[in-house]
Amino acid sequence: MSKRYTITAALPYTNGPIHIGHLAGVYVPADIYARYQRLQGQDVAFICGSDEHGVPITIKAKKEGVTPQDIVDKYHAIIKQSFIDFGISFDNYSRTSAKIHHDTASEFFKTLYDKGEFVEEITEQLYDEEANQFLADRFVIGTCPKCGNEESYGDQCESCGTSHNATDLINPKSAITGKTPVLKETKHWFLPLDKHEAFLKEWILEEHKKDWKSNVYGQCKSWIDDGLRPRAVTRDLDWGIPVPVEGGEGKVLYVWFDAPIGYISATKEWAEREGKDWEPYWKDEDTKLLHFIGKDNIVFHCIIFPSMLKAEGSYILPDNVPANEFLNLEGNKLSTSKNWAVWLHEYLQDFPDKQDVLRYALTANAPETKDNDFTWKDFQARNNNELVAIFGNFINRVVVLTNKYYNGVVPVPNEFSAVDEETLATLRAFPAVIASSIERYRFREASQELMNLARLGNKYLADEEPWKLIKEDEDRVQTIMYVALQIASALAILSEPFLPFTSKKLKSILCHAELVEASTWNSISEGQELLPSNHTIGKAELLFSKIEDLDIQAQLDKLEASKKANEAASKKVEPQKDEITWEDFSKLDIRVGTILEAEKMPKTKKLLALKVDTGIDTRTIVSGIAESFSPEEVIGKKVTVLVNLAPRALRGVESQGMILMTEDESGNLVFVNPDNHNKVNNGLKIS
Ligand code: B3M
Ligand code: ZN
Repeated sequence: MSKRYTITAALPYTNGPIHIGHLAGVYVPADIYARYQRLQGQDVAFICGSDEHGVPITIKAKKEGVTPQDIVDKYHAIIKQSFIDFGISFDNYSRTSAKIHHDTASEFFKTLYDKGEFVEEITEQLYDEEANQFLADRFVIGTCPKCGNEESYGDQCESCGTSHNATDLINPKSAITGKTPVLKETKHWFLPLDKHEAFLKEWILEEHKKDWKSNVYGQCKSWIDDGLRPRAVTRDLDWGIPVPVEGGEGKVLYVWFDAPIGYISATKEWAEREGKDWEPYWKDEDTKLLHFIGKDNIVFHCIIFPSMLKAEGSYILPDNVPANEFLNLEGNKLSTSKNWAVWLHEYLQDFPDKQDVLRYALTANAPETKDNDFTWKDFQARNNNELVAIFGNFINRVVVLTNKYYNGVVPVPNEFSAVDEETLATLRAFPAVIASSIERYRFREASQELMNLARLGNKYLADEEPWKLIKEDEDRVQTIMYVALQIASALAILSEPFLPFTSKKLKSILCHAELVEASTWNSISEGQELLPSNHTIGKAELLFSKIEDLDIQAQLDKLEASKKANEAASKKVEPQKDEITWEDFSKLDIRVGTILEAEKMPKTKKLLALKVDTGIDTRTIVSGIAESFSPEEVIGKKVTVLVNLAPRALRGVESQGMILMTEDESGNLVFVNPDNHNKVNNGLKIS
């Protein structure tokens, strides 16, 4: 009997495209798991969709002068396409602006309301008097009461991960106007988490002590130990799902109330389309419900959403919430606003057809138990040293030799040697090993086991050397190639969850489609013949290709450019000086000149004494540029000179004018416009 799985992946916010951090933390592991369960013949609903409510979306819309709907439409399309491009095999990718979701979330709220599961309270909330609106969540920025981060959001501090109320922030400021908000009374509905504390303690701290990941369990425990308090589930906002009860006018459901219900509405939408019943996927005790998320979503999926489900009463609770830690990029935190990211749509422009390489590199280095770093060098090494040199190389050898020796027909084996028997036995053990890692959510380990299978094949060929034996022992070569072809075939099957594009290509090279029966996970462990003698395979095609240093350098350069742009943006620019009149300006006599001689001034660090041809005369100018330029460097340079500045004695030398300087983006001194000056004669006026 097949088992039912409802597998959800966090709904991405539609206020920007998605990057490698999303893929590594949530979508690739979830996809590996869903594909694996389908291969086991299980009944899987793999569910996701766009999270289209919440304050960041309205802020972005305000900034760009468009409507929130414009923003979510734009990013929903981009994100959905990225998932398709990377082979994330959702059964449904929905969105929370869909009618079915508004209806489902409204109904859910009403049910809890009717059951008296909410506490209604008038509290003081932050209000921006200039913008005339309440400031929920990310509309407020201030100092985190826990860690002191001065840029904490109203709902969550990105520095220490604490989630709090906007009124908890020290020194709060409106993200809309920058003004200090005032407190104003407003009515909201609260989910009394304290009421669910006993149940949460029992369910998480006792029942899931052993099977939940320690990072997840630890976060839950610290939340519960801190004492749970009622959480507001409505907001004074105009973007979201209207509060469907009396007194709810002008208010919407809190985004974290409606978003997880999005999993349910997306399942309903899928079931409707497929002519299925959605309810068993959410209400049958035999269904295994799993939430794949990043660590910042743990409290919502382990404490708040389960409390909502429990309060509603007819739903099952998650069996596991295998949350990942964060992925960093080249030593720094991934950041959308700082453009410190590898965007999926951009990756595909630079590496078309290398979706599996990224999937593999991210899985092999996934942030499963601690934060991890993605580096382009590691990405290159995973490709060149593993996918190309081991996996690809093995397959290529097998396919090329089969075509060369047997015209592509799988040979009939002769008697198996001890090595053959041992190799086939090792092969038969792989499905269980990989399965066990996947079922324990250890995807890194699983991906390495898959690579070990390719290693097994590679070593077998290297040890048996069919290319040497072909002249003296044709019978033996038949057996060797037969065994190698079985390994190649197993790789085609077992790689599917990890490398779906490669698996498909490999199956087509091996003409697997004709062998449906044998193409299952379990057929390998059962020792079935995967590629029978006399089956004809296709021609060799490269599965992977080498990634050159130049390609990697281009990516590093891109990041370097982001870093520079950030530094430039964060640099303080001096405010404009007081306005001057045209007459004021015309008093300045600025001309083009050439430095004829230069000499370091004795006993000073900064000063150079220059002889400058100003076109009118040759004069001495003392300039404070010695720390940036050597005398030799500046001789012959065209410069811009203020010639009518009152002379001034500097260390006993009279300076008769000033050379105009500025700074480049790295803060180095540079001459004003020196390049253009080379085309101009000395003495020409600058006006
Ligand atoms: N939209 C948060 C995030 O992307 C969020 C997840 C919702 S899952 C119900 O971090
Ligand atoms: Zn903090």
